[in-house]
Amino acid sequence: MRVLLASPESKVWTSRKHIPLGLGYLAAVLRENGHHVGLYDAAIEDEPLATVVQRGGYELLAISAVTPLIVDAWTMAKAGQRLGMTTLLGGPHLTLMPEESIGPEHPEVDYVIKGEAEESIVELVDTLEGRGAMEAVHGLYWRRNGAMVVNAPARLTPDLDAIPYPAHDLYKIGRYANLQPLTDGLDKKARAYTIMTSRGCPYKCTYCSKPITGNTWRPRSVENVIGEWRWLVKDLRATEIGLTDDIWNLKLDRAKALCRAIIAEGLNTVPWVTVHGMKVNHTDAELFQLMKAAGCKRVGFGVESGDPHILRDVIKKGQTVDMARDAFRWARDAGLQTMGFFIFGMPEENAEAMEKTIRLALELDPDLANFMLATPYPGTEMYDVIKQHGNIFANEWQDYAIHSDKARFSMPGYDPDLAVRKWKEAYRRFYLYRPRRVWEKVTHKSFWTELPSTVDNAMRFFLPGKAVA
Ligand code: B12
Ligand code: SF4
Repeated sequence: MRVLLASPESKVWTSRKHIPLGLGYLAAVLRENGHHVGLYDAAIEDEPLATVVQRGGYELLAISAVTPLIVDAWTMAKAGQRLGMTTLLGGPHLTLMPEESIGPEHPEVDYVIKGEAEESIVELVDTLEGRGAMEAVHGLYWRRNGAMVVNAPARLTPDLDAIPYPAHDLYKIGRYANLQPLTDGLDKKARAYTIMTSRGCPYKCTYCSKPITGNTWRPRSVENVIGEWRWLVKDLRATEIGLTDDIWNLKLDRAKALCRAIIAEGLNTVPWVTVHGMKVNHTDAELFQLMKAAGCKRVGFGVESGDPHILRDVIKKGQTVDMARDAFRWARDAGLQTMGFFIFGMPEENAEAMEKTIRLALELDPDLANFMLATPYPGTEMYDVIKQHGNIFANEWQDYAIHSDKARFSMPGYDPDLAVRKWKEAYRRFYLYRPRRVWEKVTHKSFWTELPSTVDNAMRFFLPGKAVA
């Protein structure tokens, strides 16, 4: 079958330019099973969907969506159906809320697959070609005579080494941005790939969409990861690699073994970064030294809060402020750049707790500080608690975008406006009120090359009264 795997273009943010890794995995298994696949990432394409579909003769449109993109995914499915295609939706939002998209309001969606889909998508495509019964496709939500049918769930793939590498060769890699342009400036010639060395995470942070990968942690073997890394460096000429694991350093010995293997194989010539934050409490000084020797350039850490009560009892992060201090010190001593991720406005947070977070950010002083407003995504413990005791302001799924203040909430004893004020104050105190930071910024080439977006961000964060769009 001719399958077009697609990601919709976001109308709610402009900065995302990473390869859609999940679609690369699905492309690889479909290709391995003899199907013809194309990739259409609307964020980087210069041709309309219809042109690509007609030229490629695609029959199935398989669309991926995170929560803020689901409305764009429905729009894309409508376009696919108008072109006579069968439509399938999957990805994080569909894993959390599969019924919504197969309900009567969405006739443009023919099928939904919940969960990791390497096995299910092949089962579905084979069935659409007349081999197999629809009832036997794992994780499938579909309609029979207008009524929803829910099949037996798909399993979380236990042996990740058995899955082929993502079809990295299909990405139009020259069109994606480097991984964190905020610290490097936008590199138009970047060939930035991402790689996932493990899936899942055993922690239970209350703001994290846990049902997507469950509480399991499934590592790939070091040899398997190195094979993909070699492909990226030697054959695909990557200029940058980003680790996207939820928690690649859960097992310290494995993380160190991976670094040693990168060094031994001579693959440390291409810089790499941890896109998703590392967990501070599974680190030591030696890990960072090995990472540096293995070519790592920058590490990100989910610090989240400077308040011990919020960390321990509200977001259940399983780490302390002192652990964050240690990790930053070790990383910096090893010569790595650092990024810190901080969240404002979790339930129970008051001015004092948020002030502690701002002070911790100033103390840790990462090269890049990313302050986020707590967002109650469906499938999180936070969402359930707020639904039970409070009220979420968001009207539509697009409101759940990063740096939007639309997905705020109210709860007894909680002030949503205070959270927004402290969040913006954090940006001002970190980036604007310290002469060294301002000097660093204006002397960096990207400040001038990206002046329009810099001005836009300044309007959003540095003018106290300005609404954040
Ligand atoms: C790295 C990462 C990022 C990076 C890079 C994203 C990228 N596009 O590469 C950055 C920092 C930019 C980022 C941004 C955001 N992220 Co993010 N991110 C991740 C992370 C840690 C890994 C993503 C990844 O590489 N997955 C690897 C592949 C193999 O998994 P996958 O994409 O889910 O694909 C599998 C299945 O979902 C399914 N599938 C996927 N697509 C399709 C399509 C079809 C048709 C079918 C049948 C199946 C299917 O099959 C795939 C193979 O098994 C995940 C957590 C996680 N464990 O997945 C969070 C995660 C996806 N992110 C999340 C969020 C909220 C966001 C943001 C919306 C944040 C924001 N507020 O703006 C943005 C959205 C950006 C975007 N358009 O994707 C949430 C999504 C929750 C939700 N309700 O949708 C997650 C799950 C984190 C969490 N645990 O809460 N993210
Ligand atoms: S450590 Fe990260 S991936 Fe794991 S539960 Fe917490 S936020 Fe989610």
